[in-house]
Amino acid sequence: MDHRSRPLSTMVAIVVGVLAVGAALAVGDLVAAFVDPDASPFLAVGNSAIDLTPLPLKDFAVRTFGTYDKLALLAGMGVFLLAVAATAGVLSRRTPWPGTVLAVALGGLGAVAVLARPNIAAIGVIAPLASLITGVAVFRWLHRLARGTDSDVPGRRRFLLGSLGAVAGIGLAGVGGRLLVGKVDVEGSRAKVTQMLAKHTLPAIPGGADFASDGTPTFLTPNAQFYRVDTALSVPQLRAEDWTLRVHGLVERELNLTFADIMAMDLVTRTITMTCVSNEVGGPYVSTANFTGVLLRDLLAKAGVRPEADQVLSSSVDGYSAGSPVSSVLDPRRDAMLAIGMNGQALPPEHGFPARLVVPGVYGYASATKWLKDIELTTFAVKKQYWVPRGYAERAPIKTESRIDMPQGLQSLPTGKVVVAGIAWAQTKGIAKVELRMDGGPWQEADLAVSVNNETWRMWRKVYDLKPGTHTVMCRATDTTGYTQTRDRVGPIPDGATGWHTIVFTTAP
Ligand SMILES: Nc1nc2c(c(=O)[nH]1)N[C@H]1C(S)=C(S)[C@@H](COP(=O)(O)O)O[C@H]1N2
Ligand SMILES: [Mo]
Repeated sequence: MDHRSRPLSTMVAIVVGVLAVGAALAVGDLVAAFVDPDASPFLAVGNSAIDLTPLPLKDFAVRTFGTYDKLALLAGMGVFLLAVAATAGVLSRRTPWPGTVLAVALGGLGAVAVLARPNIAAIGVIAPLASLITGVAVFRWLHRLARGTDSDVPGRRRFLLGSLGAVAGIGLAGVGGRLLVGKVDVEGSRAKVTQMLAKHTLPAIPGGADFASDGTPTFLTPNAQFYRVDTALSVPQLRAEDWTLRVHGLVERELNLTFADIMAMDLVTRTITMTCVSNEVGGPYVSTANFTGVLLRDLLAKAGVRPEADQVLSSSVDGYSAGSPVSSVLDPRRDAMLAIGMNGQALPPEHGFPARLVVPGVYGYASATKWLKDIELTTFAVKKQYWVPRGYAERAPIKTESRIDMPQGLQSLPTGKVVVAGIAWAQTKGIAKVELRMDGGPWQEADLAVSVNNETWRMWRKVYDLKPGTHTVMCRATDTTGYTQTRDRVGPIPDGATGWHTIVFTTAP
């Protein structure tokens, strides 16, 4: 009997499939490192998956995995690829053709994803093509070696050596790709910007602006704790030295600015609370920082905004875009900014280094573009920002909301004195009053912390004397226009959640 007709063992078949896919991914990343790191077929497929994810699923991912939503996606893709690779191997126990077809299909998917990414030049397609060729070649080569394994010891040794060679190749290509991508000296560039910002003094936050010792957040959120929400699978690696900003569209004069041009303008610092529309009632995506940069109205005055424009559409290097009303951006009472500093430091890479926008009173998705590269003056009728075709509202003023931070849900506390504490926000309007209702009793006013400005959150607390048992407390805020937040429960889509945050906790003797 011809030994060549005997099928591969399942184990060997799986090894062949997995090594071929591993080699394809590693070479794809390596080649991408030379042309454009985002042309990595794995990342491009992941980024396309993010862009194509239906809104409810994306919301579920943000809620369930929080900042780790991307890690969860990458891990899921990894498991899926492993399964496909193993299946390709097993289907190819007799002939290499099923695996070859699957390898071509996977490579093709990578190529389509790279070509479809808005921010990758067409040349980027050589990364998935190299990946495809590697996948097919390694698969067929290992398959051929594997066919010899059941015949004799030298055959088995050849397969073993071939597999080890593939593992070594994957390791080298993988590490090489990482090293090349890491070559952009983002930290060096940030250090220089931080140094330039050092002579700029930050506004002092008055004492008594938070109730942190009672369980609220600190008034300013340290950069490392600032919430993060974006669609970027890999944080764009940019240097301030290479950064440029184009301002165009419905303007009198198009501008092309460098980072030095921004530094030469009047730098200001504003204390601003940012809020994400994805928050459920009581959600975590709200933080406050001292942002340093230039006022957008100063910047746009240089370009001259034409009266027909009603939307400031900003886009980032990774293809994201956000659109805010011109009226909010130019509003002299709210200081919309192009920010380059955050709490006295250059922006952290994950918060948009070298430059981002911050528009007080507008949810982040519709205003706060990170890794900014382009500002276009246009109209809402003509251009749609990233999240609009995906189901979010075109205009997104932040809603008046409040959150209980202490006690935490289902916490059990000693009976007696209980402090209920939390935050409220109504950016650009400011908080006038926060009320609490304990165990269905009357609404009672909480003590407000010292106000910093109307662009930031306001902390509150109230002390209760409680008997042992189960308690339910809810809160509602009233802003300075006299509006009290509605009890109607709606979710984040399309323009922000509403409802009264309610906590159940127990006090024990
Ligand atoms: N480039 C880019 N900018 C972006 C986003 C994004 O996905 N990509 N997300 C926006 C959203 S939804 C919010 S809430 C804020 C969050 O900013 P932060 O991560 O610095 O808190 O950034 C905005 N800017
Ligand atoms: Mo957001």
